[in-house]
Amino acid sequence: MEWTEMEERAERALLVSLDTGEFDAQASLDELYELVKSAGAEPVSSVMQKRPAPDTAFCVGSGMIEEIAQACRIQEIDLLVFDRELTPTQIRNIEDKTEVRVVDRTMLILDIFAQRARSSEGKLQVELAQLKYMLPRLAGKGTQLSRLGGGVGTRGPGETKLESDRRHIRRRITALREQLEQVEKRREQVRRRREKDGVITVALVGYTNAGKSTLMNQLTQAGVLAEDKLFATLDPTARALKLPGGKTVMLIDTVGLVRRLPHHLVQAFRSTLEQAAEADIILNVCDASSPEARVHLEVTETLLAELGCGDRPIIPVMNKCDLVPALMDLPVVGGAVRISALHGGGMQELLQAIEENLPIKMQIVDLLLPFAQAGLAARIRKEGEIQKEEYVAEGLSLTASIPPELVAAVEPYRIEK
Ligand SMILES: Nc1nc2c(ncn2[C@@H]2O[C@H](COP(=O)(O)OP(=O)(O)OP(=O)(O)O)[C@@H](O)[C@H]2O)c(=O)[nH]1
Ligand SMILES: [Mg+2]
Repeated sequence: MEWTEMEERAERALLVSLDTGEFDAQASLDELYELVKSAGAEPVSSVMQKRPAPDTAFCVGSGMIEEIAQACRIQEIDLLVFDRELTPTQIRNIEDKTEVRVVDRTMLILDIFAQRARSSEGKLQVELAQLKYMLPRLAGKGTQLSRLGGGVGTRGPGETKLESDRRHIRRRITALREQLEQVEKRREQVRRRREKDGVITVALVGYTNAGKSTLMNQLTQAGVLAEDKLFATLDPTARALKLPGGKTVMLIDTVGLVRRLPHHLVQAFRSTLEQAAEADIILNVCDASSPEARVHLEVTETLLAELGCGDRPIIPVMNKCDLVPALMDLPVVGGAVRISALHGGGMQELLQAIEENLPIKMQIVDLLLPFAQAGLAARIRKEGEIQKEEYVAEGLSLTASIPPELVAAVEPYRIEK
């Protein structure tokens, strides 16, 4: 007899969806399938039940749960993934009935976030969101905590990561909040400095997997990680981008959106979304090869409007056009730009669209203009805005906000105040 050691196999997952008619259950289940793969597990099969409302004990009906339990044994399932949030009671009941670990949609997304967070801020935010989600779900059952470190996929259980002590968790939550506040303060300082220097920011937003990071790479050779897994980016990454006209803007990559993003997560990632919301120009990137491209563009736009971006230019960017050649023959709608971030198609058009939407960023300067420079003073009056002026022996002393075109001209006359 010969024994061969096998490689660790991925967890086999059974996906469970409940169609109550509140949302497109099939589209959501399709996305759940991608999410499960992203988490490193293997989606083996899925089941959908139509019901007016979730069952309080098992989410699905009691007959259905028996069928699921049986399927788990036959298909050697290690993990049940429900496409909605479950109550602590439901999780316990389902686990007791099926003897298989149960994860809900939010836990799955949090787990992917935890695997992918790179910056210290991202890591802090994910841990905070996980703890906040788990705390009410402990329900006196200390063993449930082991999920936290364990996660989905092939990684081993992480029972040691946390003690099953709620007080400990609460203390940790407080500490995380404080650390995050510090990080946010630093970010705010950077933002203010950029604002003062008149830096123009361009944010890439859109659904996960739309190709934002690939576009960022294509435009800046930034070396931002891009891969065919959902949520490749969890931290906003900023890089300088020089436009053909000579101006330099700050390009910001952001976390991808996901359908029915649980509100705990929107909250957790507020600061990254805020960064996008503050940008001067927003590129709303979508995967044009997806049948849902248009819906994605609209959902993103609505979300941006909710975040108060209504007054900023939002450029719709149809990416992956190499996959849909027919699209190139259609007329463009709503100022959309068609590109292939992967192959570099449409980059000139995109850069041009950015240039056309550049805001006029005023910069505040203190000047001492010699009397001979009366012409320049007149230009400042016309194109900029004078905040304070005073005639002194050497000429005209003034504080003014000026448009970028005037920056070079006034440079010799700048003074420190
Ligand atoms: N065919 C094709 N594939 C592309 C194109 N742009 C991106 N992709 C692929 O799409 C996948 C996702 O790209 P990413 O750039 O990581 O997507 P993202 O929007 O940054 O995703 P998140 O960071 O998860 O929000 C990768 O496999 C890319 O190679 C394109 O123009 N054409
Ligand atoms: Mg990305």
